[in-house]
Amino acid sequence: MRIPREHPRFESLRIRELLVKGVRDGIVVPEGLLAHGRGEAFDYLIGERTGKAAKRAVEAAAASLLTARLPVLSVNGNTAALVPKEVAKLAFLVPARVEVNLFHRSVEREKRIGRLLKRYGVKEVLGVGEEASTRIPGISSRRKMVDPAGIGSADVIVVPLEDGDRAEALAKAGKSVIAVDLNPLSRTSRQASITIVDNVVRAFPALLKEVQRLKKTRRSSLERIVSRFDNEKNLSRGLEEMMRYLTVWRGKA
Ligand code: PTJ
Repeated sequence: MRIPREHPRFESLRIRELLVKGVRDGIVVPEGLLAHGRGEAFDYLIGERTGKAAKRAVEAAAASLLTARLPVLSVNGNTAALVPKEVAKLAFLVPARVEVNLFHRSVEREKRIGRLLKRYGVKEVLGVGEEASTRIPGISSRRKMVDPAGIGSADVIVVPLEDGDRAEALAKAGKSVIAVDLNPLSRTSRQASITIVDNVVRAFPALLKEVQRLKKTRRSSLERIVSRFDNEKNLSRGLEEMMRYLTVWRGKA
């Protein structure tokens, strides 16, 4: 479907079309459309923009990635369909490894996502098929199998559109989890070390910019940014922003 640029809901419709195309191309699972619907509802509640709390989380996430020993970007179907270019750029800039890790696992889809990411410039895509040979304890879904060269040995992992199960298990395994989730109340958001409550289509470009800005910053300053960040407090601030936004709407109604 061609969406006219002047349509008031252009961006929202563009994202939907990307996901529908992703389903047709075997990148996104139908469940990914449902997950997106849930995300969209929360996006409305935050005014479809990156708020102050999200910006603070983006700064901490960039600092965490830049001080990591082995940072990994975990990619699922929705992320691959929505921000493949940004995944490639971020992986190059940090630099970070890229691993496909799917909830609804199939080797065919892993390969398709791998090929897509490579077309956008990712040099190596981990976690495809037999490469995911290490098990993370405490995960019941098929997401438990990870690549020993990627998530298996990573200390910092970016997990967009996550299920709470894995975020918790990764945290228990001593890894620092950076979540991107529009739902500030989700288990993932609560379990992560740093949660960016924002749409992945805004969060990834923002993260890229922040990594660029902080790239030359002294390590000690970056470590201070990470250690001062309090995820629980930041989630509360985000919820307050959301409530203030809704109060303005109540005034207009
Ligand atoms: O590709 P797969 O097999 O790994 O499957 C991916 C999905 C997303 C289907 C799977 O991980 C899943 O079912 O996720 P959940 O449990 O529905 O959680 C998705 C979370 O992401 C929800 O909290 C949504 O609010 C949030 N979300 C959805 N779309 C976006 C989002 N967060 C940020 N940006 C979005 N565009």
